[in-house]
Amino acid sequence: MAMAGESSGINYGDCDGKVVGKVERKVGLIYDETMCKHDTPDGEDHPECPDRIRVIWEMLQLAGVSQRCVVLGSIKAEDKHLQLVHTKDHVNLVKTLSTKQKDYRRNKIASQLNSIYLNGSSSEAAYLAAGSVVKVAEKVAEGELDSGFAIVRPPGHHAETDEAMGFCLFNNVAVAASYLLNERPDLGVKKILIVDWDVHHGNGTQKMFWKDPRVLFFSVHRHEYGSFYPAGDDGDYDMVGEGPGEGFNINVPWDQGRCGDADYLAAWDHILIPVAREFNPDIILLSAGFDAAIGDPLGGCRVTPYGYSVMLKKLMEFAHGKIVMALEGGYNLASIAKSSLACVQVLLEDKEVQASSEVYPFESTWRVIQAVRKRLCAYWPSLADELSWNLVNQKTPTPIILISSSDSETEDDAQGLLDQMSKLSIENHQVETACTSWRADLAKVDVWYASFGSNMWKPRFLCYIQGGQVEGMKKACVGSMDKSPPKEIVWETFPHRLFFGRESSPSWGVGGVGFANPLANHNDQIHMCLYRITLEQFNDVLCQENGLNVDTDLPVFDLAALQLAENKGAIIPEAVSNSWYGSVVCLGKECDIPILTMTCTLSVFEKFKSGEIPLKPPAKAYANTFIRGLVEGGRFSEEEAEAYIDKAASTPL
Ligand code: Q9C
Ligand code: ZN
Repeated sequence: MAMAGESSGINYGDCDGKVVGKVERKVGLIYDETMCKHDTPDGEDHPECPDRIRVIWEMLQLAGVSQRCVVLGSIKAEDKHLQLVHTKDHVNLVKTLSTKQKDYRRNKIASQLNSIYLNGSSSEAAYLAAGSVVKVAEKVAEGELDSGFAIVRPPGHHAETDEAMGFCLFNNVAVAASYLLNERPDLGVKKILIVDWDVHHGNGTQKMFWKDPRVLFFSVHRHEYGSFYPAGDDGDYDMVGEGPGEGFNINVPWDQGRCGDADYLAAWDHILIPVAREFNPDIILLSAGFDAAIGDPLGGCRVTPYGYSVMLKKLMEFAHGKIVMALEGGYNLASIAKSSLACVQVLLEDKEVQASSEVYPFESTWRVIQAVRKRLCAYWPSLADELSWNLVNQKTPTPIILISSSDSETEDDAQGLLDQMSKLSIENHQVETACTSWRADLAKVDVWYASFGSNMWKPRFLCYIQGGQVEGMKKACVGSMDKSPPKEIVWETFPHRLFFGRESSPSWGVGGVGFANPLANHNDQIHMCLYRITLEQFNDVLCQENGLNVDTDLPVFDLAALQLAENKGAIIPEAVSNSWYGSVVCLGKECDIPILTMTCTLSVFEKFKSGEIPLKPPAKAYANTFIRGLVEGGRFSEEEAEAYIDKAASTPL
């Protein structure tokens, strides 16, 4: 590749008001228009588009920042360096993509891969992206540059040893890390910290250094119990590495999609920074995707340019500030341009990072951080201390837990969520007001809550009353306001159909959970465990089952609703009308006390029936709990319980 005129970055104070005479840090940049030629084969729109790197470059120029950096020419990666982390076959595949014989085969090849498009320029772009990251890394390691930013595409962190995926062809950052460690012992780089703040898990990078203690891989990403791209368990926090690499792989898996500066900085302060201090890297490679940025159409998170600048600033205290940033994802052009600018300004030590805004992490963020610390403290003693109660109580209340479908990667979904939230009209700031008056009234009325799924296991049901988290559950319950145990428990069967649906749930992870057909049918039989609780407690169970805060001003299901449910057989309380368990069904009476269950609404049932919402066999943890309930309740033997569930899971509606 032609050199884009390597300019010197010796800068003394200039008219921007910096101190005259202060030597600026040497920050390298690589950008090459050639990487814009990788595009969709027939011009369809795609989020990973050529303009991504153009807008970043333009922003750095407009802001007068690139002029103060050392601009390097791009260069193609060498095959032998690519083969440090990729197979010969994979390198060969990408190498030959632009040949004439492949002209007709590229679309076919791409279609067999996961989230990949290819055109005649993809090969060259991939070689330039990887080569450019290697080049910046080499110059930073040599000390010729203090730090650098390779503004490259296609991105790299999803690319596996033998496979392109997730818009990535070569794993640019992994190639650079492996090059420094294995090809350049002369540079003295013995320990590399790779930080991956792209909103997606860096699955490729994780695998490439899985057993390698020279590379500490840290990835923070949306995970949502394995339902977020690149779905599965790889990004979970118990993936800590293996053999000599055990403890050198750290995942911070968000379980909801709205994390912002406060959440990321909490992960920095309470996981990454203390571990980095212990690990003491010689250089830091940053898989700098900007798709956790506010406004990103795929990410859904809310990190601001300020947030990115603080995260980066905190990393600069290590490895003498030797940081190599490589662009990964990031699909909102304005967001990625602004975030990139903020980062380069930090690399230039341009300005003091301004004060923080007054926001706190989510409650779920603290839960994830505590789980990660617990899992990794054997390897990193600085993680061993319990976080202080004061700290973890600084949190933003979650008004409603996202009822996650398998893939919330579209703006439509985000809009749908907003609609859903406004319909539910959850008031977030009224918890202190008189929310207790209705409770006393409803505490005087008893109902049978008829459970038919995991709640049939008493310890699981008690989580909804007393709070807590039993085996198999992914998150804790707050419990009911009134924590008294059920007064009585009985088992009965009813003429309703049990079935399993949904892609995943916050409590159990990937896989379906149980529903009952809201309509009775005498050919069906469902086994239910009835708990006698108060109507007040029933409200709190209904809220928790639907991911709502129990701390509501008004009851979701009051005496009038109970009357209606008894008369009509079922009602849909407004506050849960859009949630999975939106229908309260009255199954009759027992000892003159109404029997209530909760299941999906009829309209959702119709969607399950038509296939619009898929039926799904139960999640493993869910099925185990379900079986335990039936067995420990004395209803069934283990074999019978399994057969009951299998039948419900395999019979069409
Ligand atoms: N349901 C990077 O950010 N999404 N890659 C596919 C299929 C792929 C993102 C959604 C997202 C890949 C580098
Ligand atoms: Zn990404």
